[in-house]
Amino acid sequence: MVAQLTNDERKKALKKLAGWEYDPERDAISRSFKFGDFTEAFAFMTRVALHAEKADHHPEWFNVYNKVEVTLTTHDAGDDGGLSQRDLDLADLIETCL
Ligand code: HBI
Repeated sequence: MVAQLTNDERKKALKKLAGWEYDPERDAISRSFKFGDFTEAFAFMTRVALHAEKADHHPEWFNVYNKVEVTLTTHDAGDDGGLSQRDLDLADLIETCL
């Protein structure tokens, strides 16, 4: 089991994660990215995938052509999944992949 972030921890962290939105129903954060074309979007996803695999923490994502929607939550957090430090770390890594 991974520790779920408290409300205070989440609010503090989200202030530093520009563009990321909180979904209270899922206790997840998400952000949409738009690229020039599919190749750029997929290259971004490839960079993220390599980081995610190394960290053993993986995004949920949806891609259509030049758009990528990323959702981060931790399946092993809380009773039913929720936001953890692992999601914040992955969000930081994703920002370095832009
Ligand atoms: N990715 N988002 C997310 N949440 C998890 O709990 C998770 C993961 N990737 C791998 C992983 N857990 C492993 O620790 C095992 O549960 C397979």
